[in-house]
Amino acid sequence: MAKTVGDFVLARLQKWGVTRLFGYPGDGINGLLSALGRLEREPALDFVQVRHEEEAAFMACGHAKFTGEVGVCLATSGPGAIHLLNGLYDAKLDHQPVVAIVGQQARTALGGHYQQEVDLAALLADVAVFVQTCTAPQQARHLVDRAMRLAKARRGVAVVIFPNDVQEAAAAEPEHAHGTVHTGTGFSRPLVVPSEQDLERAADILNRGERVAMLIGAGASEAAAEVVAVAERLQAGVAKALLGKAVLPDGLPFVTGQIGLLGTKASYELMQSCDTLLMVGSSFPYSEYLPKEGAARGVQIDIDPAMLSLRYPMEAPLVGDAALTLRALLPRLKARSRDKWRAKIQRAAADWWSDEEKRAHLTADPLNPELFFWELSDRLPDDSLVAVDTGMSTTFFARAVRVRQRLQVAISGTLATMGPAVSFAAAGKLAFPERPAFALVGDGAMQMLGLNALITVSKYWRRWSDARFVVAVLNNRDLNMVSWELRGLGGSPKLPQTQDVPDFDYARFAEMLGFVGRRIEGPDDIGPVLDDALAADRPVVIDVRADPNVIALPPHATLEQTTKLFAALAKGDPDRSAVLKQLFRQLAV
Ligand SMILES: Cc1ncc(C[n+]2csc(CCOP(=O)(O)OP(=O)(O)O)c2C)c(N)n1
Ligand SMILES: [Mg+2]
Repeated sequence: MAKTVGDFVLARLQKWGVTRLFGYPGDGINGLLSALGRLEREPALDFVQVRHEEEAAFMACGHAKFTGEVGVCLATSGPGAIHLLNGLYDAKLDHQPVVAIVGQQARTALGGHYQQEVDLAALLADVAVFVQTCTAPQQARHLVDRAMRLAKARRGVAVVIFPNDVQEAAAAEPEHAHGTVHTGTGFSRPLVVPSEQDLERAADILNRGERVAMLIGAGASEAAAEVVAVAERLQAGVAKALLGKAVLPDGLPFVTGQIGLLGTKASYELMQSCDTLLMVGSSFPYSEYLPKEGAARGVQIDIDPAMLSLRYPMEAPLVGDAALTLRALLPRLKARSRDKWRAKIQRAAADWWSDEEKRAHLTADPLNPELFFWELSDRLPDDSLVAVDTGMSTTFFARAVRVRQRLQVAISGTLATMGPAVSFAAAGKLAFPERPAFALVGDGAMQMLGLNALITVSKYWRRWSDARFVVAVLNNRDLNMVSWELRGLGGSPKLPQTQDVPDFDYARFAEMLGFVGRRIEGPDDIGPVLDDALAADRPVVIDVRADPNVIALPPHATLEQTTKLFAALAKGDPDRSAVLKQLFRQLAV
């Protein structure tokens, strides 16, 4: 029997299979930290100490994104819990199972405007599928059990708040009496398949379609073979949402690559010319990139009923596991022979890649960032873990990196927050120390949180059996994605006082931490620096000196966007002439 509630909570988490906690100390969780010190050596419960609680939440979320298991983070009351919030929202919005254990002031002080007293249940109510405060030792068991089970079952964030006096109180089992709760551990995911009737209805729509477009997202991750089989049977083209990028290799001729603002022209054309849309495990938000309402009949498969018929009115919205549902659909689908439309889609996809290669090789000053991503693509080992931050790295990754099978990617897809990439990559590496990990990060995001997360890496990297951990900083001295949004969407010139990012010596900072620091200052440096980074015996930070004036045009730039861009430049944009030079180079491709 555990001695204190703190001892009990840790043992219960272990019973659920938790092996790692990402966290930061504070007296609000002293009772849990002292319990950590009393734990038996085996089975191990590893405490990963971060520099900022936001990192802990990102690491818990990154752990979930890379492993599919619950990520657990631990923070103190008040400020610690507040710092967790952004990382927890990333988990919520991308449907990842994360449990947060947070401290609170003693029960005797609550409601007394006490130091560090924050109404944590109210603070965390919107982010969490479950949030409860443990006010008596007998609650600890069911609160931990429910948090773990609901995080898994509802694929979201669950929070348990422990006042510090409760953590140190003697552990107690609930009595066999009225008013007590008696829970157990364990959860297995059910296999969900739609009814026969729904499958028939969906198959009928798909069989009647003459030009079927598929859109796949993160929900199709375990269904690559089934997506390919259905696409072949229906002679469909397949576009990928950002979170579905790693689901299918870009080498397949009928895969049109990314969809959306960051996407390819081939995906745009696929969606605009189809007569039937089959969406699998995606909540891709931008409806202007989907078929116009009424232009296509819709079938959707999603494990979460709340995500059905949300972006496009679907005639057959099916609740189901992607792989099982596609497998159940397959025998109902009629095989077709190759047709002209599919050939056109394949040609558009091939043209996209050949144009992309040309765009990546356009001259820029000192380096076209797209070339870095293009060349990285050839060098990424097959089993890499790749974390991408929010900024132009996301755009260039989405467009220029051709994924192969087995690569795993973690991105803040729906929240699109800056800051998580180094933490995601580090969490991936802690879970899979034998696999190479990459973080692709803007200079703004690196300065926001990435530099701190590198210090965290410096504390742990020596444990990794394979040292390959490569952080590439897209150093354009600009909050570039927003500078383009200001110009293209707002018609405003780039404002140096809001957009310029101070220069910083990322390579020297890496060396201070005992890592390798390298710089890419022109196209010829890319290959040798990446080869060295992959052969290094320690983490490597690469400062990629990128031209901020390389524009990434949306797959179909509207007249309104183009007009706004020119208006912004005409209003005295400081980089006007360099932007125009790059724009004309791009238009010539
Ligand atoms: C936490 C947060 N703050 C602000 C934004 C808005 N935002 C999106 S991209 C971006 C620019 C990122 O700059 P940087 O990391 O340097 O990448 P770049 O676009 O320059 O490659 C900003 C400010 C955001 N998404 N998240
Ligand atoms: Mg930048």
